[in-house]
Amino acid sequence: MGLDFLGAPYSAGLDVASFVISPFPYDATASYGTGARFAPARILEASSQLELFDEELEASPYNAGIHTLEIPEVPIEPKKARRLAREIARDILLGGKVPVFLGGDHSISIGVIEAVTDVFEEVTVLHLDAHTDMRNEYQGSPLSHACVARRASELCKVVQAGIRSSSEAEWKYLRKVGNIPVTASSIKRDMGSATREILERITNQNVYITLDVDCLDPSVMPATGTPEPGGLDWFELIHILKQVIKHHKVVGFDVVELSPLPGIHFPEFTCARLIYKMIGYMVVFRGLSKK
Ligand SMILES: [Mn+2]
Repeated sequence: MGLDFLGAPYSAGLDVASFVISPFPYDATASYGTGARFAPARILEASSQLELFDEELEASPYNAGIHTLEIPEVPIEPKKARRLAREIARDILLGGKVPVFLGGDHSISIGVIEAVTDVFEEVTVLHLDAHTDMRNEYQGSPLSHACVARRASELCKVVQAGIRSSSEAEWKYLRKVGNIPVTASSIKRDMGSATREILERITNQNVYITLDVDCLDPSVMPATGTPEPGGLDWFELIHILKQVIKHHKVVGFDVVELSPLPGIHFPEFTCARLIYKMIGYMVVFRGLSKK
């Protein structure tokens, strides 16, 4: 039996849906804490506890149509997994719908971003993360979760925010190409001006958001493989997302790197709420409704 975002009574058929939730249970490239492959099912289960009404937006975003795909069997081999993600994302985008990928570790975003740049010419990837993920390769693999932003930067413009951990080589590279991230500390110091900087640096019409849940502070999001202190709080993150979605055309997004913790269920609920918030902003600011 499949699991639907928000639960079966509130899910839409694929033909009429504006959003397609794509669970992608894969963590073969995670390096430290693993278990992200269990995240999609846990997020979908938690989503049945969400209120359908969003009090901030005074709307019930599910009315725009949210369809959830069956949880796929993902091959372990990184190239095959990437190809599968790319195919699924491409089909959704070519159908004129918004893909919402549930990771899985961050490597799943590579195939999705490839699909986005296959379908759209002018794309900026907004990468929200504690880590720069700009390594050319990691543990011998160019498809590691630690290389996601580097692979994306070979395809399109990448704007990074929430960053507070990087290797010297990655930072030197970012300095050289003139793409120093909007750090977590700059967001903490002045959220308004950091948000404006993010908006100004997104120069393309179409935006894809890849969101590693470790951009949030570990006090808000403890269930992740490589937690870093000093992260964003809930309102900082949704402020940035709201402004980006309001001012740019977000064509898809993913939420990755949740590793569920036994006995603690608020992190998966937080992910479900975050996803529904982002959907809500897109529904309201883009005027999306069922096809
Ligand atoms: Mn990270």
